[in-house]
Amino acid sequence: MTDGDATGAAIDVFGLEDRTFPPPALLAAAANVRDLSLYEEAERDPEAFWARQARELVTWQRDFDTVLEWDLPFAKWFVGGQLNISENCLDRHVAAGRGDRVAFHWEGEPGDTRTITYAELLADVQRFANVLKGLGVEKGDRVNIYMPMIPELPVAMLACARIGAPHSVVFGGFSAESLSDRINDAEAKVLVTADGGYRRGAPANLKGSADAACASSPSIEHVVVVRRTGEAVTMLEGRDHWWHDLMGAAGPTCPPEPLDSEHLLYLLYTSGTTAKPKGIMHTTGGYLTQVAFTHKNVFDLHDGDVYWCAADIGWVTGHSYIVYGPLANGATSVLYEGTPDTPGRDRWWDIIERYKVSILYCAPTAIRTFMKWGTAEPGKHDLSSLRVLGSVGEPINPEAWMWYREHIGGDQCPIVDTWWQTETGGIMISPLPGVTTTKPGSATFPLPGIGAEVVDDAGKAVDRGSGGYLTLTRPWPGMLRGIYGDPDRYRETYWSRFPGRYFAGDGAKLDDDGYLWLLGRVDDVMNVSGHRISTTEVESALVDHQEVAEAAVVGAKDETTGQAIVAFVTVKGGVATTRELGEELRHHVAHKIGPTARPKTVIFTDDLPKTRSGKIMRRLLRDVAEGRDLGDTTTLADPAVVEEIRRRAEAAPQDES
Ligand code: 7RM
Repeated sequence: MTDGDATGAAIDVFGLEDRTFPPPALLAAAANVRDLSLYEEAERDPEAFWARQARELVTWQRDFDTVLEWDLPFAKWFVGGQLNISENCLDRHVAAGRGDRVAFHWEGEPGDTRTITYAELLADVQRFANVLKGLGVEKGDRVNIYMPMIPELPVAMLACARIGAPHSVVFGGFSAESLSDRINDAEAKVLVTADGGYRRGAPANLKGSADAACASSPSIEHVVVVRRTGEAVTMLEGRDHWWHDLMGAAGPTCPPEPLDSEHLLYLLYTSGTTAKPKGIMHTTGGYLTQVAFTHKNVFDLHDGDVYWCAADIGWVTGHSYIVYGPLANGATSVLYEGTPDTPGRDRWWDIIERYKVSILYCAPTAIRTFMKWGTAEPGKHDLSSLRVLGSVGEPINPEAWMWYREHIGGDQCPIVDTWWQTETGGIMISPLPGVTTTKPGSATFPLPGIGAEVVDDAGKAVDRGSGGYLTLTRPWPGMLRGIYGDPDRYRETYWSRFPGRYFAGDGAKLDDDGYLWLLGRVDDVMNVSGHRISTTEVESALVDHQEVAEAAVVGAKDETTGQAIVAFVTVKGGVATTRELGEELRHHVAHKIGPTARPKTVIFTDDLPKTRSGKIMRRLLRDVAEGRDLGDTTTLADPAVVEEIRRRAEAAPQDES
């Protein structure tokens, strides 16, 4: 710890990690970014840097006149420019003779597969664009999409982009009520859905939820339904239409609509801390520039790569790094419908072996799950095609980082730990695999063109070796343009805490070498006897223990210390969860990072409450730890988990030492 007593530092920090990994020589020699000149160019003149990227990576129907109009907190990028994103993702690749290149190797959970080339994707997108037009969708009209991970999902998104109809994709796992709230906020005219999708070996119904949502969403005039599972569904005469019927009758060509750079591309809702979800707005030219730039350089994309982002398209990671970034760059991707343990716990490794995946992008929660399942599963497959590994969604603990590197990357692949948010649109802080020496658990540095700084409570940049709040110091092309229908909430949420800066809501520390370490949401920071301790560092110390697979810690009210640390711990397969192990873990944390960070209670659980994108919901764990009724659980992936944890918590021993 940097200071021995409660000094009022924004966040106290510990230094746990000193291993470093330089880029592999072979990869570095051929990498898209091989030296630091890109950082220097961007630092000299960020706007000129982004303008160059915009002109090199994006095809404009009309060139832009002004790079940036910045009226804090409202940004306009590439003003005067016109473009169409679906043309950038499809037509230009086909026109360049790459129509036969595979856009998606799609694999359904039951094992059915489809190979979709760029030419085929373009044909489907044009037809579906005509379908939407036929249903009365005009430029500017919102379209809701509620689908499983099937090829028709990117087709629907790109068709919307083609005609300038902003889409709002809602996770297939969300309830009818969540869907209805989002439809109503966007006042969408059309809903695109499916009868269902496959999860854990069985068809999961979607149309039933879509029907329930529509019952309280009067703006919906038409519902288009993809037949995926073949389960019986009710089709409402006049409102509901089968995808295949409409596609069969639709015209084959639909020219891409020229759209202003600032035309609304999509809304994506984040739940945040309050109940009413925020419709995050992303527009066209700046967003595409940033996702294309980051996808190409962070993953070091080359011809011949097979790229797999294992996120769901319903999450921003899927929007930016399954659909728009990879397609803009003409990449070949894997798209997988289902869960990682169906039919076996080696499903991902089987997919990587069969498609010779060279770039894998996934979440720490997945990696920790695989750690729990053991090394034998990846060991059954040839993973030697992999060359770059990515992580996103949460801080990745050094232990999980090392496991990913050794057991998935065969000690050969650089890991890019990418920090960003729905609001940022694209990756902001990340290594570049050909130039950055990485440290396990650090997202390293802001990318070229991005300004990030850790500040204290007063908004002053912290010194190396200290912790505080992560802020962004200048506008960036993919930034959110606001919260749909609520400019005041936009200003208040992101731009009021530190004047002139974007407040990300995350804690971070700057180490002695200037590396950034993300420490989790500041709402989750614990206060133990005046020490402000991040959840991430205590969790990393727990996961550092041999027998631990995953851990979540929260601060629960405590009469003596203000808050006491309660640890929820999942052990690796086959480990016995004894009282002695609990004791040992408490000592392990105290030994690794100091006695103030020692958990008061250790509760063993088989699982942790997570969102559908895999983020641990510490708010619910705090409710459990403080014996409260559960708050809003609508975004929870598996509601049964908290009840189980509650039972365990009631039985757990309390330690006073
Ligand atoms: C892409 C995404 C955003 C929040 C963000 C952080 C956390 C994401 C990392 C991370 C540490 C990372 N969008 N987060 N990536 N924390 N290291 N590499 O996740 O809007 O769903 O979430 O996720 O707290 O603020 S998101």
